[in-house]
Amino acid sequence: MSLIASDHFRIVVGLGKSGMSLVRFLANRGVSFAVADTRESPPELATLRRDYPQVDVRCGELDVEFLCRADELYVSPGLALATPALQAAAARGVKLSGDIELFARNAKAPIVAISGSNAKSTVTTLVGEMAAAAGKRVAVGGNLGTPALDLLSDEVELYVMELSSFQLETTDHLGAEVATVLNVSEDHMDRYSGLPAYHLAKHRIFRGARQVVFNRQDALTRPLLGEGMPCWSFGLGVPDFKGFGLREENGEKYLAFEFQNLMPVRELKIRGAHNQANALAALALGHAVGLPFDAMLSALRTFAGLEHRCQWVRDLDGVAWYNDSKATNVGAALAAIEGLGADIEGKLVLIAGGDGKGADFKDLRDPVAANCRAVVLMGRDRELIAQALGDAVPLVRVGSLDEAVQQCRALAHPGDAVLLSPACASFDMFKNYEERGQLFARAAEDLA
Ligand code: LKM
Repeated sequence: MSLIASDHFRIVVGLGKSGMSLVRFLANRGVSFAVADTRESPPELATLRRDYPQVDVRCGELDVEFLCRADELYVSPGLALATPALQAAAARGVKLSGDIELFARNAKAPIVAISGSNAKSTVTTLVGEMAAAAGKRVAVGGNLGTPALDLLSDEVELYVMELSSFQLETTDHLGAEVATVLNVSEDHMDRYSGLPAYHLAKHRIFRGARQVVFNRQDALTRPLLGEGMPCWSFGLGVPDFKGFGLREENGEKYLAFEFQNLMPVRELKIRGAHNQANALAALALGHAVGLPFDAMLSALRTFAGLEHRCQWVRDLDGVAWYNDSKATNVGAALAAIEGLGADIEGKLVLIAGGDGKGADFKDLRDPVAANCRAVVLMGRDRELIAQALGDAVPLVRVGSLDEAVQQCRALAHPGDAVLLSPACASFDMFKNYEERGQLFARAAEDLA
């Protein structure tokens, strides 16, 4: 007797990792749904056909009439909301939503929500380790690792979620216990009209939050606060009330909360000023959800960093090789160039280039001039980087990652480091940044 058939019909748009988690979630709850994807053979098509052979799947160009049969579309973060077919459906009253919105509606434990242009995976992982060290049943995922909906369980006591701006665009009300935007620097300019639109998407993370954490050194991370909103901060300066920062005592630098030293910075395994900021951000988030300092500090002492994030690969003839394939924007590459550059005796030989996503590379010029012996450029947007760098350092153009590795070997002197930190997405040459990093590490390991 259903008068309005579309009332309980959903369409999952985009059949990647999160699309497949939506399929499992909706199927388990007996919600009727279909799947659409703009690609002829989306990544999870075989899995869907095997596990859910009865589900209607439409591949190729989106059909507006088909989309309008649904009352709600769950749109993949990989597909722009500005896509004309999605906008046409929205104009006809179809709601555009996403997996994080569904997750938020169904999560029964507090959520720690983490976004930012960089370091969100590192901070998310750290907070997860801190919670585990404190004996909490914690679930960690979202944009990194396990899709949000696959984490839902009545056993979970705390969710620690990494969220991208694309995921936040389809989330109306997150309702996190504590939310943060760690930093804001230019990224994804192929999907946003400019930094203001990107900033606006990121700040959706604060909707319905009960506490917030902001970065004292980045004004773009500060939410517009309601009266009485509990608010914590982090930054590399000396902390004040409700602040995490650095304090010096007898020539030793400490991670600190308000007026209290917590731990000498040298006990961190992750190097560089940006990683001290990451540790402080994780402490602020953990403190906001009541994790004890002793557990948080023991997690900080153990954490050795993420794969593809300025990861040491090998030493060869006095040259250290580092994989920072996760640097998919200029801000991330800058952190690596300045952080690693300050840590080594010699100079850096940098590999950069790929899909620049409309970025302006001019901020690379001075740090590259100060820290690099040469830059090896590859990928679609290598000439844009070459133009931005000008004659700051010698530039070498290559056609493949293997060729880049060969060139770096010839260019580097003992005491130098070779650094893959592309400042670009990998999609022009690789499946993703993980594949790019693995191929780099293998090529470096294979050098005789
Ligand atoms: N319907 C439908 C579709 C069509 C196409 C769904 C759909 C795609 C494209 O697939 C993806 C997958 C993942 C497109 C993306 C993905 C991730 C676009 C952007 C991102 S991202 O921005 O969140 N991450 C990249 C970045 O630049 O930060 C990672 C780059 C890399 O090198 O790995 F999904």
